Amino acid sequence: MIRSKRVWPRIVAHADMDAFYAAIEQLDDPTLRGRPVLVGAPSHRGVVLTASYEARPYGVGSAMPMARAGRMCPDAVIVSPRFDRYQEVSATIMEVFSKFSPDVEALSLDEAFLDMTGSEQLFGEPESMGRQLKSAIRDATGLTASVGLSATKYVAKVASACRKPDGLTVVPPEDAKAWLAPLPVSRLWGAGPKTQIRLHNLGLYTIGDVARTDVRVLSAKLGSAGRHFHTLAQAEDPRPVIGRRSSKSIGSEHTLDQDVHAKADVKRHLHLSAEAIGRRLRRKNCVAFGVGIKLKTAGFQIITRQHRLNEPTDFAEAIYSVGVRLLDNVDDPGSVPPGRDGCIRLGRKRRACAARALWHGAPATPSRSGDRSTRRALWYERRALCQRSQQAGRNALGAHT
Ligand code: DCP
Ligand code: MG
Repeated sequence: MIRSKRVWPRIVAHADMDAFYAAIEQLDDPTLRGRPVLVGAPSHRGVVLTASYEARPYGVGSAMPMARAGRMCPDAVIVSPRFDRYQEVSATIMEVFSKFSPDVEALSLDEAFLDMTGSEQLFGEPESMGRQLKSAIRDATGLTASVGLSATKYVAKVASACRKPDGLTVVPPEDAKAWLAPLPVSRLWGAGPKTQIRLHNLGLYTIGDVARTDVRVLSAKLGSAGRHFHTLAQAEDPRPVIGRRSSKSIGSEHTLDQDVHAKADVKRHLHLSAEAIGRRLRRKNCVAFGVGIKLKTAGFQIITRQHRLNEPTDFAEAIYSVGVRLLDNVDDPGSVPPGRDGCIRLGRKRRACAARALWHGAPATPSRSGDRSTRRALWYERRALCQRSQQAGRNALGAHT
């Protein structure tokens, strides 16, 4: 493993599950373990979606006609795909990824980029980040992943593929260009079979050959792709990891058994909601950027109010106090009899009271430059805090056993 001499400008991890569909089939059916497995429709017109690593030495792989693969690897067990199960495992993996970085860019069901810049305090040096990521995936799913870490998406992705299965490859930024140089041009992103032939016709076989070629020559021969390949060959790739930017919300709603007349009662329910939300935020290592309430009245009217927070939080009391202020600002919706000033009447057996909190990445977050690093720093700070309190809890439990 290569050790880095300098601080990395960015730390990008790429994680990709090994023989994803086939590995799940082997996990769920122990009789398939250690055997060549082809996942795909068993019909003669079907194609192989993936092959287990035991089948790959026979030359079979994704997109190959099943009939041909069956001839090349006659001992292979052909298994029909179970897409629901693959989706389920994918969701687990993405959940694991979300514990390692606030910016996770999923590329498919089984692979993602994670921007881990600034996470050294929590996970140590890049190699240790990779080891922890791999073991967290294994613990959560029983499956192996291969992980690459470098300072760019491109190099991280090439790195994750180079020691499959169960690989871990760390390429420090200062070594990245030399590390790429001996690799074939097929490893250049966007260089399909036709482009590879064109590169070969120019006498370019390795990424190092492309790096050494004048960018004007590459542009003249291959257009904008030529410039793109030249940039990649220098191990340059400024593209950021694009995490999910959509607003996520965590909510807690109660359907009440009885009408609630007094605002104090509504507040009690609001408090329960705020506590539940605070717990869930902390468990997900998220902070709320806003709080909202939703009330349903006896007249089936739905009233919502929201407020953007100056300081993001995961504390139940902070969420509750904003919820209470929002509630106090709700005029009586008119369904309560006179004399019960300030009451809100909530419909019997209706969802009645909710506090809703937005977590990181909410569109409400301003997009000024610098926000990304502030948001990321805050995320890792919270994550470390959460980890410490979990550890303290485990220690306390240990002390009592
Ligand atoms: N897949 C598919 N059709 C393809 C390629 C892949 O349906 N042409 C599915 C099956 C794979 C999954 O997507 O299991 C993930 O694709 P990968 O390219 O990551 O391949 P694997 O995870 O199977 O193997 P590897 O260890 O090479 O990543
Ligand atoms: Mg994979």
